[in-house]
Amino acid sequence: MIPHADEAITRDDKSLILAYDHGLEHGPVDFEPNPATADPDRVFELATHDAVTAVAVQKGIAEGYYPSYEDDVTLLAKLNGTSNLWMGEPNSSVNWTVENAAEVGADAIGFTVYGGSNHEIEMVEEFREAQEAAREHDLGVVMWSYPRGQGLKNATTPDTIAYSTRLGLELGADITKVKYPGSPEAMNHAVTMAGNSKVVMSGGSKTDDQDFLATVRNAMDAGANGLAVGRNVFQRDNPEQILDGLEAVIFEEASVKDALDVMGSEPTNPAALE
Ligand code: FBP
Repeated sequence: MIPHADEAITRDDKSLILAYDHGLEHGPVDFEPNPATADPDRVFELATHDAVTAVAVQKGIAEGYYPSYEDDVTLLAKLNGTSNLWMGEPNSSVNWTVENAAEVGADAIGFTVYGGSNHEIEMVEEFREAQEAAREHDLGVVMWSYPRGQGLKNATTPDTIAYSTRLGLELGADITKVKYPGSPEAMNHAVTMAGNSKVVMSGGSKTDDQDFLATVRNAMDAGANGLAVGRNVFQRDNPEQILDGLEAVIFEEASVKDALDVMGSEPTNPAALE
């Protein structure tokens, strides 16, 4: 990592990256809980919320929609990605060059590496090319570090997540995005293994407000630098409301209780707030 290379996609060294590559990665099924979010305009509007430090999209969405939002939204170009129709060993095609992403107006690139896959070697070599090109264009580098494939059955064990953040540091990411490893202690270990690079937590499938905010609070207390989140925001009926709560937790160090108050959301488990 290079100090400050990720400045454009952070605020006070923290990030809330709104991930919106799900139409490619999972397919239209991810838009069913909130059908309006199939329209990229709806998600770019969400990305104008103060809490959001960047929106992560694939090339076609950026080309088609980013020009209308470039004054209000910071673009993170997700360079590779695979559809859910692919049934082989985890791999990801490179869909976008860094040069083109920079022309479209990106401030950072995002790149998935599936450590442990049969395709790890080629993915890491592709990451190297993208990372070095990003440096030439002064773009921040975010690695989606998701070990999976072959014999790797449970990719969210504490050891695997610590290995994921270490891959990000060793291979030159400024920020590494990982799944939550299940406890603050395990998250703290993963953050330690990232050295002076940053770690953000992946949002995961939709959970209730209190559960989600509590996991984010735990991750932040364990030293994480924020969140890269998709479904837990855009699948809600009121995505702006959860962005208000996340802003409080990530940037204002609010407790879960205070964040729920900001949102006007009732706790589902009041005892856990005491
Ligand atoms: P979520 O917050 O919805 O989990 O999104 C994060 C993300 O990394 C997306 O960028 C990506 O589309 C998706 O998760 C991939 O999830 P998976 O490969 O685990 O199904």
